[in-house]
Amino acid sequence: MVQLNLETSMKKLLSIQDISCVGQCSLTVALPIISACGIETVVLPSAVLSTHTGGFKNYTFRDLTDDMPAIQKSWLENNISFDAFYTGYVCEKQIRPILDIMEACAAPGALRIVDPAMADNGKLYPGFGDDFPMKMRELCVGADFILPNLTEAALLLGRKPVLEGYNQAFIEDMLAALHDIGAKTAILTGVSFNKNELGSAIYDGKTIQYDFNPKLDRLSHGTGDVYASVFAGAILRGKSPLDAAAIAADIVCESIKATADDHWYGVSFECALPELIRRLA
Ligand code: PXL
Repeated sequence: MVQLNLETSMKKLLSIQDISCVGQCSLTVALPIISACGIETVVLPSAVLSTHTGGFKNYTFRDLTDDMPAIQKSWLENNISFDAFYTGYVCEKQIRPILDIMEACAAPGALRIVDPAMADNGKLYPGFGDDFPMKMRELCVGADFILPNLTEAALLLGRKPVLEGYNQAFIEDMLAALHDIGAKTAILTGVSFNKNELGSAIYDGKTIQYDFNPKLDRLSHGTGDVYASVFAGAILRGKSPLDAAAIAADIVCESIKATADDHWYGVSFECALPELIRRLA
């Protein structure tokens, strides 16, 4: 049997993003994946939706922003703090309360991992206004890691998304600009310089590193959330950013391959959890 080898006391991460009841995204991905990494995973649902917004009709949306200050107060009164924060899909008015929680409830040296989940394939998700990316920048300032895809990176920088036909100089200029926002390390996902490979580019202000996998011929919902969750779990288990990115990409690929052809709204990451546990054992 594979067992997680947790040499030190278990780390505690707080993930702040929505619960889409159906959709295999955001918290319903982060909670099982980061827990499987051997990290205590605390969740703060920023909203509850009946489904995600990427293709279902008539989704419900219950905004939970107003609960955030009282939750923060309760945690402070109970001396609760976190070794890491991981934020995903959030809306504009949640950014200030989230920054407050990250300041108030941080254990010494706590990490901030920000996935600016707001766009893909050149477009903002439904419901976000054109000025939202500039608000999302505020969460990225001071983050230890930001994990935008190509579309999110362009929008964070006030640029037009370019999804193909770019070269290495273009990607490296984008990484430098992302780092200049004030994030310590930028991980740009969805990078491809040829038709066979897809990967990520990592820049910590000094070195640029790349990780590539064979390109799979399928676009899937929720892969960014699987990637960011595995990355967060692997970083907290002491992996380097490059190793964490490589494990995250491998788990995304395995999740996509395990997904039935007619399963359109998410990926079957559940099938990849045993491999994730093996990779971190
Ligand atoms: O996977 C990102 C995501 C998270 N949460 C909600 C979404 C999406 C993407 O569409 O709609 C509600």
